[in-house]
Amino acid sequence: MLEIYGRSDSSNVQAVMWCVAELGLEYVRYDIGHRFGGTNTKEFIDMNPNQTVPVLRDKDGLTLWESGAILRYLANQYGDDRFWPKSPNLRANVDKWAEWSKVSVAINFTIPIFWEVVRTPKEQQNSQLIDKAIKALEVKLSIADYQLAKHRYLAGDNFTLADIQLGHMLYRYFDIDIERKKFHHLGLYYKRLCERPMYSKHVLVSYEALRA
Ligand SMILES: N[C@@H](CCC(=O)N[C@@H](CS)C(=O)NCC(=O)O)C(=O)O
Repeated sequence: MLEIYGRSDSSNVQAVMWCVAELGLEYVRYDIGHRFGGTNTKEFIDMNPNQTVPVLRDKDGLTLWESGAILRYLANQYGDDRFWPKSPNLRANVDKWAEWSKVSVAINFTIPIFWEVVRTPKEQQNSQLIDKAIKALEVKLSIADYQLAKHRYLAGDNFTLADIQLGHMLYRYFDIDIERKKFHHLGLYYKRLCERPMYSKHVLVSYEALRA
């Protein structure tokens, strides 16, 4: 059985849990990180010197950190050809969108927007910086919106690993108290994700315990 170390309200843990659940795998998840602690013990540091979650353990002694690597491992080991195609060209297309979601969308959202709006006390928030960050994120989201006008999912017409990497951030993007530009196709896509039971279970999770 898969073992996942990480609290359910960590966005990177949510990506992994949503993937595990979409693939229908059995798992046990341990609440580690933030208010639960547990990332600075010798046992945990031996698994992940970064002292961050998620960490995955699987058969044959595999211990893995870095959510993007974990998702690819799960897809490779347990996914089918639609979720992460075997053909190098098709796989590269999925990887392109997955990587882009991590380095262009997550980086422009999590620290400069989510942390500022939710995890920073109101009196310390810098609204000008937040507005600037929202504009920078919108440039990236407009690329997703354009792609989703042509395709049902991010990398094409199948639900793939790339949807996990983009989709798991969208709940927080659409839920937090900010002004949002209207992205018609991205909005419809988010609604479709919300209809997926495993998205609802692992991603539509309260982040109130993280609020400053
Ligand atoms: N690049 C890493 C980032 C891991 C990371 O920063 N995890 C956060 C939670 S999303 C963390 O461990 N925070 C400290 C904590 O929860 O105690 C990944 O994608 O796995």
